[in-house]
Amino acid sequence: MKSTQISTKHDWSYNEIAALFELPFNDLIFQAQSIHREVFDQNKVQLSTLLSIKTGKCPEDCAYCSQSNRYDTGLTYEELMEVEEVITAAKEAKAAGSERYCMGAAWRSPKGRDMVKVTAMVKGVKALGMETCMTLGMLNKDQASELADAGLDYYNHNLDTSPEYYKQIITTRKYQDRLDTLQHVRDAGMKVCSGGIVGMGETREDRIGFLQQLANLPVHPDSVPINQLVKIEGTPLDLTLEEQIDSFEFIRMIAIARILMPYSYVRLSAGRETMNDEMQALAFFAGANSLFYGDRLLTTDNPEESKDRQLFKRLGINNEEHIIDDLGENAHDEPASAAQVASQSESLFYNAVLVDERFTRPAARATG
Ligand code: SAM
Ligand code: DTB
Ligand code: SF4
Repeated sequence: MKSTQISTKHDWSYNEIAALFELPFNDLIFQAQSIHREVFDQNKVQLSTLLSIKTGKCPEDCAYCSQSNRYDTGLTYEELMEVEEVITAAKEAKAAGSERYCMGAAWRSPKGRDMVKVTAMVKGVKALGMETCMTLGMLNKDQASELADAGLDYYNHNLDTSPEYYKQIITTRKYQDRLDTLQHVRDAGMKVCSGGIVGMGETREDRIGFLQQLANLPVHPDSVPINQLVKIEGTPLDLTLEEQIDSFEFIRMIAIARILMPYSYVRLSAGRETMNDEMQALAFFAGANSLFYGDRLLTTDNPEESKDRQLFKRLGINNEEHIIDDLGENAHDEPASAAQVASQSESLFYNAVLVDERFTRPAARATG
């Protein structure tokens, strides 16, 4: 992040946000990109990899979710993973270039015995030198402190949509419960990751209300995942929704999130499988600077890592940390895994400086 004077505020009115939605598309994107490059390096993305550590049989009724036990989605139940399995999977993600490991569990909230295991996971993954994130459902004050003490960097808990539309999507927990969990996470000193889903049949008014909630939190979330609904067969939303959200409306969401929360990482999250490269490039141009990297989200597919690296290369985008250096160190420290060998054998990320020199400064290079 650059040191800059862009101001932030936490009292965005509905009308101010509605006015942003009404801007001509080019004016909106220009405004978002201008803010984006003031605050961030516009050619860098932050990469997080997801792992579902406990899958399915969730008692909640989120109308979009493959993991709710209320719907027949054909998902195979998997109990909480062993700590060592999680660490092995995190190592592979790191070897492929990921910076943050996000572990998700299909719980309403974690139980006491779960906390012992998940805190051990946090410690194990951190010991690899990765940032850690978890999404385990609602947390009380003590659970948030326990995770913070274990060293958890980020906690993901989404507001999902506007307070008004929320009741159509989830009945088993309240909007206020979500706000309370975010408060506990902040109070415990962890970074907040909170966003939501678009394309669930919500109106423009709901999208405005949703962004207003996020932007008027006491502190803007460090990460704001904007998910496009992944339609899951057997869920209520699969049965009732006919139309996908308009692509430009989705890009507007990204741009407005960038404008409202200039210092937050805006994550282009679920739904990339159905987006072409041009749409993703537009999302980066509108201010998205983070994504889920790895061929699996929680229970659904995500673009393959090699496909993403190709896209980054075509766009001149690099990742935030010194992944290539880290790979070099790992190669000396321990025997390389199959994934490491595969990923080291190709150039992980495009090096814009090298290419610039090759094409623009041949004379200078020749004289050394
Ligand atoms: N069970 C925990 C909870 O809900 O708090 C954590 C996991 S839950 C799967 C995390 C988030 O993933 C949800 O809040 C939702 O925003 C997103 N998500 C889940 N299913 C999705 C889908 N089919 N399409 C898009 N986003 C989805
Ligand atoms: C978030 O906002 N999106 C991620 C993460 N937080 C946990 C989850 C997306 C899930 C997509 C559907 C699935 O794979 O089950
Ligand atoms: Fe359970 Fe989370 Fe899915 Fe809701 S989103 S059903 S809480 S796993």
